Amino acid sequence: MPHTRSTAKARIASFGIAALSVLALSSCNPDNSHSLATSPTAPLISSVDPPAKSVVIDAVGGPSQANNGFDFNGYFGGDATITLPLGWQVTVECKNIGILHHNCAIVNTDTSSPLGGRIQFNAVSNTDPTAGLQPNTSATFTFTASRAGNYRLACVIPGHEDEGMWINLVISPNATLPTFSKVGK
Ligand SMILES: [Cu+2]
Repeated sequence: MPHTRSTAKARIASFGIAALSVLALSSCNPDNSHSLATSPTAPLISSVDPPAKSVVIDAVGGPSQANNGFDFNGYFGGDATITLPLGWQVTVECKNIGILHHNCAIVNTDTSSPLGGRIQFNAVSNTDPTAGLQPNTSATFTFTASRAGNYRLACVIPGHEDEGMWINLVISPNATLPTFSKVGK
């Protein structure tokens, strides 16, 4: 898969203080593997490359006890929102540091319990979405944010989204850069 982090880091220098704090919380090893921050408030947007229209999302499942580990980066139940510009390429680095199996997927906002939303853009970390990632494992997937609308970044293991393991993900034709907000949409 394409790995453009080094160029993204060079370009992100103009992206502002928030981006710099992101870099301070994450690092890349010489083998190109990525050390995710494990703080409950680790930033979800880890790098942005505006010329390439690509963004990397570091989704860390299960770091916080605030919702019994059913969270991403400390957020759950729609209490945070990622907004992405329409048409950008999105890489999701999904890491499970919880006790249970977890995964990452982009789903619609159909909240029919207990299975939750249906996977969109074929964007999911696991071939078998119901199996999930074992604790302390990770997987990466990429998709194009090709349809505007309101979605969720969720864990699609049955029952987990229903427990609150989701945040908002908005694809907007009006957004010029990816943004993160600690509030619901
Ligand atoms: Cu889960």
